[in-house]
Parts: sequence; C-alpha cells; structure tokens
Amino acid sequence: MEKKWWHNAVVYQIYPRSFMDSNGDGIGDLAGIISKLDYLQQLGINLIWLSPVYRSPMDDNGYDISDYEDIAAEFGTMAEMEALIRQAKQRDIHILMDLVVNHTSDEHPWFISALESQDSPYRDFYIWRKPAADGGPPNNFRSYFGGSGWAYDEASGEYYLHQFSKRQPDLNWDNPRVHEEVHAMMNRWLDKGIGGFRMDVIDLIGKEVDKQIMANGKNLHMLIRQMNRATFGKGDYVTVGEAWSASPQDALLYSANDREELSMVFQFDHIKQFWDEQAGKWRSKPFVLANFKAVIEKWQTALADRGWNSLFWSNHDLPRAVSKFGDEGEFREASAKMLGTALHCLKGTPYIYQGEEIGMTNVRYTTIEEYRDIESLNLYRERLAGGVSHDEMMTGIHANGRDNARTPMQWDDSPNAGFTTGIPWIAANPNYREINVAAALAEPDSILWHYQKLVALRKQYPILVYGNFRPILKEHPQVFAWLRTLGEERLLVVNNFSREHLTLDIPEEMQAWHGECLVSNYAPRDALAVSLELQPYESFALLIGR
Ligand code: TEU
Ligand code: CA
Repeated sequence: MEKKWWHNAVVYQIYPRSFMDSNGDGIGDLAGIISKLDYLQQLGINLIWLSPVYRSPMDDNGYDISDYEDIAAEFGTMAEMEALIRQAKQRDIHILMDLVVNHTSDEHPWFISALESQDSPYRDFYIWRKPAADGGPPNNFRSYFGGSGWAYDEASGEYYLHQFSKRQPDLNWDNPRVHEEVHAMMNRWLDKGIGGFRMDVIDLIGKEVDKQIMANGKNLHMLIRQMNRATFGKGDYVTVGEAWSASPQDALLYSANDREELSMVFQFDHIKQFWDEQAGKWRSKPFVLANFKAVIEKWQTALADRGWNSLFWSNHDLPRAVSKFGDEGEFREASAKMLGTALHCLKGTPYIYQGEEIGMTNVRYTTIEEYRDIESLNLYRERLAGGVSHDEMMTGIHANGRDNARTPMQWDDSPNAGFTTGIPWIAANPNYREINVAAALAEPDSILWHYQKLVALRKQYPILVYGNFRPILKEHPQVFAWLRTLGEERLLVVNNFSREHLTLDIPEEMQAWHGECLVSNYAPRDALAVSLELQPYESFALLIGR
C-alpha cells in the first residue's frame, strides 16, 4: 500500500472546554492547551484532533457553529489559535480542526438571513418543508437529541430540519452554494497550516430528506470527493470522517487509497454493541468479549491493505475506556494498560482521548442537575415523561452519557484537579485526588508511561503500522490474541480481557516461540511454552525471533 507520513502517527483528542483553563473562568481554553504542549510532546503524539473552538452559543458545546472563522470568546482569540498551530508544529504536532458542516448554529448569519425572508439568498442553505396536512411536522423524523427533527418557523409557516438540537439547523448539501462556501472556508483554514480535519457526522451530508434517508445518501461520496478535490486533496492532509452508519464496505468507499475521499473514518460497531435495541445507549448491555473480537476481526480483515482503520476506545461522546472495556476498580491500572496495548497493536491509527492515558474513569453524579450535556438532559426529560424511572435513566447516563468524557482533565490533586483556579463548568470527578497527570508522571510504572511507550513503538516497528492482522485463539472467551506479520517478522499480541487468573494453552506450533517483549503490563515475557499462567488483564506483545 502507498505509505503516508501519518501512518505511524498517534492522534490525541482534546475537548477544549475540559482540557485546561488558563484564566480562571472555569472553562478550558486555547492558552490552556498551549501551556500543555510540552506534556503532549513528551507523550509523543503527532496529531491533535481539536474539538470545535469556533464562535458558538454553546448549545451543543461548540458543535453548533455561528462563525467558522472566528474563535469563541471563552476559548480565546484567532491569534491564540494561530499561535497554537505554530507552537504545535514546532513540536512536530499537527492540528486537525473539527469540521462541523452537516449543520450550523441557528445564530449563524446564514440562518439568521434565511429566517428573515423566504426570498433570502440563504433560505435554501437550509432544509425547509411545508407542514403536513394536519399542520404538524412534515414527517415523523426524530432528533438525536429528543423530540421532532423539525422545528416550526412562525414567520414563514414552514418547518426546518435539525437532526440534532433545534438550534442546529441542517445545511442543505443539495445546494452548490453551500459547497462553495464550505470549501472556501476549509481552504482558508488549510492556509493557516493545519494538518487536516475531523469531519462531524460526515455520513449525513448526502441526506435524501423526503425519503428519510439521512445517512449514506446517494450523493454522499460524490460530495466528499468534490470536497477532497476542492480542498484537502491538494495536499498531504489527514482527514477522518465520523460515520456512525459505516459498514466495512462503506469504509472502503471512504478510505481506499484510490478513492480520493478521506484518510479514514470513525466507525462505531464496537460501541453500538452495548446499546439496547429499543432503548439504545440508555440501557447498556454488558461487554461480551466474543462480540467485541468479532467486530474488530471484521474491520481489521475487511480494510487490510485496501483502506485504513481508525482505532479508538472513547471520545467526547463516549464513556471512559477503562470503565467501559476494562475495570475501574482493583484492576484499573492493569486493565487500562491492557486496553492501550490492545488498541495500539492493531492495524490503523490509534486515537487517545484526553485522560485515557492516565486511566480516567466515568463519573457518577447523583443528580441530573450536575450534568451539562444537552443530549442527556433532553433525553432524561423525554424518557421520564415517557414513564422511565429516574434511577433507570441515571443508570443509563452513568453507563453511556457523554459527560463521562467531559469532566475536567485531571492534572494534579489540587482543587478541581488543577484544571481551573475558578469554578469548573462541570464538576471534576472526585477521584482526581488519586488519578492525575502529576501522580502518573511521578510513577515510572504508570499508565501514562505505558502509553508513551506504545506511541514510541509505532515509530520504531513498521510491523505495528503495516503488519497484517491474523486472529488466533479465536474461540477463547477471555483472551483476545492475534499475530501481526510483515515479511518474515511476526508479532504476537495477547490480551486477557478478564479479571481472572488464566491458564492459557498455547497452540503447539507456537510453544517454542521466543523473542523480544516489546511491551507488557506485568513481568515481560520473552518466550512461550505449552501453557502460560496469565494475570488479571495481562497483556503483552512479543516480537518473535527467527
Ligand atoms: O456526534 C454525532 C452523534 O450522532 C453523536 O452525538 C451520537 O449520536 C450520540 O453521542 C450517541 O448518543 C457528533 C459530535 O461528535 C457530537 O458531539 C455532536 O453533538 C453531534 O455530532 C452534533 O454535531
Ligand atoms: Ca478559560
């Protein structure tokens, strides 16, 4: 496959509101991020996915943009944004801006103009429909954030589409002028020296509204290819599209080398397997390793050398990795390191979500008033009105609510985890006193140094980047193991995803294998045998000698 500069890079996702507050207003900001660039350089990452910092009324914490080319006052100034790009690049770190163009904020000038008159030149930047015969919404499409996906505009007697909050009107990608405006904005950002884009719900921009086809519409890949050719395709940029609907076949359409679309996509099969068929994320199913293995094997095999996987446990919309896939109690450290090794030894680009590198956990606020996320707050109200109990909904929010990932980054054991000298916009997880960067830096055997080692391995061992993936011990209910092969080289990766002490029988052809242990969360293993006694959550990667 054609090699790319970013193939051995690791991405670190920053949710700016919660990363570091520099001015005591309780809200993270750009100056705070700049103050932590040395920390990120020490971790060894090369790319930062920066969640939105653009001007926004913050209805959805910045995923509702009112000016794509100015910075929200609470995050700082454009001068600070340009300083961040510059100072990151001095550390060989490139910024991926978050491109949110399925919708704007209702305070964007385009939408304000569209509301003023049906003759506005921006009216058909959005999606308007007449009421249904009964005067209600044009159809029964539901918003992801609760309620109808249509909002009524009194002045014109029409409804506009909003797949997310009613303050996030969907853009009309059937309108070529929308393409022109978005492409021009993207090129101005590329001219500022960014490294590329993360693309919010990119699978939704080709929607066929009247057929209620919202994801994977017929024009989707044409629109992305057009965007590629008009903007980032002119350089060696990194682009990752968020595609909740993507199958492996879709992912090849987005990311195959010859497609001139994106570098890779985020797919969510390993996330959705926790979601209940009826109640979705609000009734969480237990983690079943067999299902997880099947999903990872499917994706590793399908993309192989033809596309490129993104690899992630969490992001700003998802629960914390160690709480979801590992153990947040007795084996928090061991399981967090195992999850790091497992992810970073797969084929694709690993994403570290802020705080994952120190094993931050989910939060369990006791009242709904402590939560901030519009999705949780809206669905709490809607589901309780529908008869769901407070306790059931709080259990769902504790398991899968987005604020799990949005509590302040835990820098040290000072008040508010060293995130702010003021009152944080959302309360810090009380466990910051034990779980924080300062403690991790001081502990040679911490999750943090384990992550630093994983990031470095990717630069040292091409087999981690380009090695083929072949699952082994496929039927084992607690162990997820595989081989990476590149030419004559073989890397064996073994992960005990359970809290059990296990006797692992080794396949006969592998029993004499030995070599260099690249990484382990217990004593290094440099040789196999007839069987191995695995510790709880033990994981290791063994580069097999000839
Ligand atoms: O998320 C898309 C999205 O669909 C998720 O919000 C998902 O539906 C939800 O978390 C599952 O319950 C993107 C952004 O990542 C998210 O933060 C925004 O809220 C959303 O789009 C709208 O921009
Ligand atoms: Ca601040």
